[in-house]
Amino acid sequence: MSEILADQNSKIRHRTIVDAFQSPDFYGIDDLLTEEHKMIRSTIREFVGREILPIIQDCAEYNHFPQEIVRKFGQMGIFGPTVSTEYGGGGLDYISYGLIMQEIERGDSGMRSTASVQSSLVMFPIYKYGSEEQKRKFLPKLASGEMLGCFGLTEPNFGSNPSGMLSNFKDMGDHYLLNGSKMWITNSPLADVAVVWAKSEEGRIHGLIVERGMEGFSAPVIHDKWSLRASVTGELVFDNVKVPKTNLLPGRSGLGAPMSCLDSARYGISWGALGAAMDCYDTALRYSLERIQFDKPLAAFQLTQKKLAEMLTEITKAQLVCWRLGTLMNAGKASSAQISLAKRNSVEIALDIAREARQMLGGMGITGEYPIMRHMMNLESVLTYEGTHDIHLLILGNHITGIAAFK
Ligand code: TGC
Ligand code: FAD
Repeated sequence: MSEILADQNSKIRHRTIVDAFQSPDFYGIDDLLTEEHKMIRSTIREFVGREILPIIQDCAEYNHFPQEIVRKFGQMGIFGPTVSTEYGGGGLDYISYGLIMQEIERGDSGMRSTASVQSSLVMFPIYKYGSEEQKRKFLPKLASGEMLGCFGLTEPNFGSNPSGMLSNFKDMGDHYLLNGSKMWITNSPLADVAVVWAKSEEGRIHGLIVERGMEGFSAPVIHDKWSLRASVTGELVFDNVKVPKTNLLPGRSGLGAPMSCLDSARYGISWGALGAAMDCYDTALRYSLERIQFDKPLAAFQLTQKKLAEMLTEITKAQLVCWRLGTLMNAGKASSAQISLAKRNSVEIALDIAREARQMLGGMGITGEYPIMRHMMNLESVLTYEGTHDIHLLILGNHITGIAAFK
């Protein structure tokens, strides 16, 4: 893996970018934000313009994860923003977390994936369900980017239905013996630690912290992705891995434990996808004001204005949903169904806006000179991971009717 990374690294150019991005704020959502929120947003926006935009096109083209971004995220306080400062986290609220995700995904969904997984799927379970010893050992290093983590729930034969998982561990007296495999795991080939969900001999789901270098543990790369190409995805394979008993998360068991982590990550995605949507809208708006056809800017034609007006309408509605959901998260009152609605809506509108924006740029829309095609391809993964678009619809259906239609 390190040889492949070195080879790809040599191809990545640092382009000069003029970052003229302006986020739409048609309903004055800024009035609902604190000065601290706005400061966090502008700091991360500037960081994305400086550290992500100049390299992201080449990273996507060469299917390269810029591993150095992990330390940079750590230095910027991007990992574990809602985790207490006592363990190296940011001690911030959920609106701050959402704004951070929005700004990073404005740059690239794959970069936001790394931030989401580390914060919501690795640090969150250790923070919420870990022992004091686990928190002190792992959280500060994960927060600083000294360690990279991944989250193993999905299996080759159990994606939407994780409760059927086959990964299992046996109590061997002084340690656990872990067997099984996980599929589609963001960052797994490079991760130092994996939060892995597996069944005990009683069939109860528990979280285990598996560390790089444990005998029998490997994490092969999944190749040939046409989406999230700047993010690395792999498997997790456990062949009689001896896991110390101190690495079991003691605080919670059952499917509800990983699902509560997903609630936090799905919330972040609802803001993140908005960032991608805003970037597509902003790019299409600029292009249509500059590009002349039939002696007029494209923006002068009614059909272009209809597209832009509809994009702004959907972005504004989604911003209000995300902001309100953030206040519910802060109050500890957000339900899983409310989070599903926001994740599903934001990703759907982002993908629709990306497709429409791509058309508005004509032939230029398919090139890497503009970010739209990359966002569009990335969003196909975002539509599928953290619960597919249809699973979120069924979660809402279950909430509305009381009848679970996914079984
Ligand atoms: P069901 O019978 O409904 O529930 C079983 C237990 O789980 C609890 N639960 C939740 N708890 C907290 N938050 C949630 N969102 C929860 N959803 C369910 C539930 O209360 C119950 O608890 P208990 O104590 O009564 O046992 O479960 P089910 O087996 O019928 O499945 C329900 C379903 C389909 C909604 C769920 O399994 C699901 O959401 N499936 C989608 C799977 C998924 O989202 N996988 C994501 C993998 S991680 C990932 O994609 C990371 S990508 C990261 C990146 O790169 O950004
Ligand atoms: P399936 O569950 O096989 O679904 C296939 C299709 O069938 C979907 O359209 C689905 O909506 C539909 N379907 C399934 N069940 C029903 C039903 N009951 N009714 C109607 N339709 C249904 N997982 C992790 O654990 N950790 C990670 O870090 C992670 N990162 C990922 C990164 C990427 C790039 C991708 C693509 C995936 C990642 N995943 C990760 C896995 C992701 O969560 C799963 O892909 C997702 O949950 C869907 O599972 P599946 O791919 O097995 O599809």
